[in-house]
Amino acid sequence: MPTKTTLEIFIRHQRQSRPGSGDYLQLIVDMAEAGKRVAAQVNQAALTGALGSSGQINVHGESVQKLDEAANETFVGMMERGGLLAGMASEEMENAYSVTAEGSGPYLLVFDPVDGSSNIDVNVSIGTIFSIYRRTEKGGRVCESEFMQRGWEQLCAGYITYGSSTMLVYTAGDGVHGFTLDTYSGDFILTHENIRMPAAGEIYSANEANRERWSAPVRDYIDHLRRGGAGRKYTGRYIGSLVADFHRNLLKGGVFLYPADSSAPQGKLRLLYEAGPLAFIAEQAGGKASTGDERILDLKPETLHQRVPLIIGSAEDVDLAERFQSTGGRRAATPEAAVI
Ligand code: P6P
Repeated sequence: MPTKTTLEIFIRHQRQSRPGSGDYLQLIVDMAEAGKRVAAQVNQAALTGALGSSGQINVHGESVQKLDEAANETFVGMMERGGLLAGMASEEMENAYSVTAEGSGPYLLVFDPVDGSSNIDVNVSIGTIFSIYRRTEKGGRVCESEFMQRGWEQLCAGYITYGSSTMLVYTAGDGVHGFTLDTYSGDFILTHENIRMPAAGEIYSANEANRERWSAPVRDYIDHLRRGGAGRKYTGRYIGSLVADFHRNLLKGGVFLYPADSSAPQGKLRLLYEAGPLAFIAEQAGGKASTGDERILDLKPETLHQRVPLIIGSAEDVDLAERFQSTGGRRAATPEAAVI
């Protein structure tokens, strides 16, 4: 039986093989430790009365689940003590949080503590999404403008999925690597080294109840996939948890769409702590992430909680979606029509 590689050992090797790589990789290990605690909170939620709504409404007007709050407190409390972070931004916090405990460091953490929280009560996979940036100021309290960085400025990004197993997947710009939590040893064990997303998928993932509110190019694109126009038979899969839908497509290939629609002109998902980190991971695995018009990683946020339309997954599927967007729909069905 080969010796199992833990996340700590893998990260240590990564740091040794990449002289000069910052100590920000330690933040992946720290997020994993906090993620173990959140995994326990998720798994025990029904037993500890942590299911359901907290009765609070967040800055986005959404009902806050008890687990959203608990997980946010866990990540903030555990991450601020490491001495590497100057500040944090979270879906659950209206404003940027300046780290004061234990002194602050040169990095910024952005995260969604529990994405997919509407699925918590029905035992469907949910996840944490996170990303690390270098702060732009030399010291002092963190200000919100320091978080307004483009996705390609991320130092590392990852997610933790709380599903049939608890997995941590991350990239630091040197490939995408997945680790599975061994609940007996408490270690995250390397199980998916250098994940590559298939260039073309056979799965599309979108909430088709929104179809009538989509633009014509989006409707035409989905119809094209359904009719086999891409040369492959597609099936629909939609879990309603971004991390779970993304993770499946990362491993099997496919495309996830949460486009703009007539009731949500900027889409639903957040640029800074949802689309951006997953876009970094997708591109590092050979996939793509787009608004339909622009590369997600090129976008500069203007506010912490800015929403963005998202089409993310296998490169050929995203490319085709962009062709439909740029040619206004049907005319993109045949490749020659899309040659611009
Ligand atoms: P809808 C969960 O609430 C979430 O933020 C993502 O995890 C998920 O992809 C999306 O919203 C689902 O939204 O409108 O289809 O329920």
